[in-house]
Amino acid sequence: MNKNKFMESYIENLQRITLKNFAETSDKDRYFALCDTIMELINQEWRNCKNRTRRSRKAYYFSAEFLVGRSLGNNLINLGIYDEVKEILSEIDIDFESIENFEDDAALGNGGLGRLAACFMDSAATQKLDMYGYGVRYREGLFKQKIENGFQVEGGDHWIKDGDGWSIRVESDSKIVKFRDQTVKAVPYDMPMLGFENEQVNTLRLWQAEPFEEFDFSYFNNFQYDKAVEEKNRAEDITRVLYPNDMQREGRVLRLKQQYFFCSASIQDMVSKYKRYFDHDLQFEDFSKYHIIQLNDTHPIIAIPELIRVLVDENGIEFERAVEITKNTFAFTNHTVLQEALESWPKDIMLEVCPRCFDIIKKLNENLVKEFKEKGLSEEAIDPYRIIRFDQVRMANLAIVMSKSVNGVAKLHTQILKDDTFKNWYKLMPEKFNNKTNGITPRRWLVYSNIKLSNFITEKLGSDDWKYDLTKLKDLEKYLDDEKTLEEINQIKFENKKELAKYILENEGISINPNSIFDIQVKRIHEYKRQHLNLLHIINLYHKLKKNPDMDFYPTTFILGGKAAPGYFRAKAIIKLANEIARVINNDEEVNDKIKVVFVNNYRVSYGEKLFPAADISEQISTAGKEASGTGNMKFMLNGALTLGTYDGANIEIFENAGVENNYLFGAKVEELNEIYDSYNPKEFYYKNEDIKDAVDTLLSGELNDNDSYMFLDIYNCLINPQGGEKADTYFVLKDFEDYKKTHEKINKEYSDRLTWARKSLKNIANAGYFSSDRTILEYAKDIWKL
Ligand code: DL6
Repeated sequence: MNKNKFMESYIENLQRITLKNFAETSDKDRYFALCDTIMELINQEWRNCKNRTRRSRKAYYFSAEFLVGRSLGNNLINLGIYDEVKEILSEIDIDFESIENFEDDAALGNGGLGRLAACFMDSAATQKLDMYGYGVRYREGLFKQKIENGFQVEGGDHWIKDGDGWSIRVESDSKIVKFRDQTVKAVPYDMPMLGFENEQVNTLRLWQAEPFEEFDFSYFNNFQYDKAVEEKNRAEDITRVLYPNDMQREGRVLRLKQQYFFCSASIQDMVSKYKRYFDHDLQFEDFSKYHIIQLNDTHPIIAIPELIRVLVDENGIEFERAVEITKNTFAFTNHTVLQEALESWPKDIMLEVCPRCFDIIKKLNENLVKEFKEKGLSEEAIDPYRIIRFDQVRMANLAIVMSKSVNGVAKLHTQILKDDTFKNWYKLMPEKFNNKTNGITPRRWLVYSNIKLSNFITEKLGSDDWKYDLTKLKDLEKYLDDEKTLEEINQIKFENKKELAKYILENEGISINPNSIFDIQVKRIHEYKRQHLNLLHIINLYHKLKKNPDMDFYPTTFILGGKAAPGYFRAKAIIKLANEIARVINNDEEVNDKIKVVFVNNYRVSYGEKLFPAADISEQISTAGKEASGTGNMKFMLNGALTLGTYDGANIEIFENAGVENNYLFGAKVEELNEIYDSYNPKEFYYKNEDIKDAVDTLLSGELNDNDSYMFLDIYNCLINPQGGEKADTYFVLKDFEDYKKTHEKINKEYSDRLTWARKSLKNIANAGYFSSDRTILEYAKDIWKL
């Protein structure tokens, strides 16, 4: 990059877009001018990539969520000009950090599933894989969380209200999407997805719903102003807001409309480009030679009948041929075994939204049933496979029949899919099933967010090759017995903890001690993730410290964060509990130099970038068998935290790679839980174990105040009182409590041996290479996409 030229065009852009003198420009002006300058810089390469890949085989990642976060810093890192741009700006007295902080997170996703999609975009470009992302441009991203009096309060997230520096509206590629009762325009906004220092720029195309006519003048002229804008609003409603429900099925018309909207626009886009660029030798049989669509969970599965519809209705292809083409085009990833997250759609909703797709699904179902009957299966034996049953369309079944590959996202998860969730399908078509353990991009989650550790690694390894191939971190193991290196590791962690402490003081108003253990659990709030296990343990620990102030105890700061789905009462109760515990403990002068509790407000990607580098302990404490993979666990590991975790999801592979002795494994395994499932009685644990009783009773003792919301009673009941036919403690919190507590005691003792701790930390960093999303995406490309 030519520095002078960059500076010149930056200032030119700044003045052009603001018409102000330099000194009068705001952070906002400076931020958008910087976006423009960077977009100009990559324009040529982006166009080159688009042109080069017109006629090549590509993978298309269909996802209702892309949790991108901020783009400025990450784009500068991937362009390899982060330091230079910072320098240029400081030469003209611009503080880079305040510009960076101006950017709102693009929170177009709920959690792990959406963030995974964003990591994959980064890795695909870095590995020079031609992968195209298709999704929805929600006007309102995931709600902003405020904590008021300890309760979660949701606020809007109009992330593009000031503009969008990273998208290009491609009006000419707009598509028409027809619903039964409405026809709208789908307008694509393209975001560049930059590879790391390699000139590859892939595209993330997000669709926005708009009306055909902005305004109906006939109504307006008749003074019916409301009616005049009605159609416009009805169209815009489709992409107005991201559904904030993580892991909960949302059987609403608007939700299916969103799914059909972006899938239909994307399929039309692919087919029309195919016709445009391959016209002279057009054979639809070849469609799957050039396109492979990866379905990110059940949300985009409606793309399957939509492709058949477009082939049959709009291109005159025979139904059976269209089915064959489709079967070779799709691959499906499952991200959860929780039944409540596996989508199914009632027939009437489908008929209301996309009746033709329902017809097609019905026909696919009839064909399937016929095929099974011919094979001699009874009606009953066919039941688990039916795509439509009791007037419900079971989306996962549709995806499995119609895809060439079905994968889970960690070894244990894939095994559970085979043994349990999809066992009938696995028996029938074992060759389709495969595992692709998740990963994270090391550019955002280390190079950008933990500059100190990143520079240190480069210095120790003598090159920065590890940024391209994360398995090179393994070479750090040669320093495992080098005291100086271990001390440096501790020092870097300490610096990061100081920075986080400063940020937490500024943002949460709580002062924390960087010399204490930073024990962090950040993720969506859900019973299966068991934040309440963490909280019950903190309550009990607090009581012990009160009773015995001279107890041998290494000061600890417990940090929690995450959003609860707005309609998920119990998850919101857990948030209230965390805040109430924090209030009581942090105000208790007898203990607050030993233990502090922080619930960080509005946990999001950009907050994570500050938390992961500063963690000593990564809490990954889901009930065994429930967390499909987890990816936060990998971010912590890469940044040198030790995992306190159950034998679940990708934790297992973390233990395998870094050594279980360098982490803290606790809790029952899946097999044990399956065995005791029917006989489990949490009350036995409650009565037998004093600490459990102490913690659980505190929920109702009056020591903690839930402001008459009955939230703590709800948590109490869910733990020990079976309700409405549901068992108590379905997530085995009380069963795992004792082991969890003992493991914490072990951590607390071992932390004071600072060198041994640093050695374990280094062992984790050195073995995090496997968890790069570069590895994951290359596995998809090789095994499934054949790119
Ligand atoms: O695969 C990404 C991510 C996993 O790491 C988490 O373990 C899993 O819970 C999450 N799954 C979902 C499923 N969604 N819905 N709705 O978010 O996927």
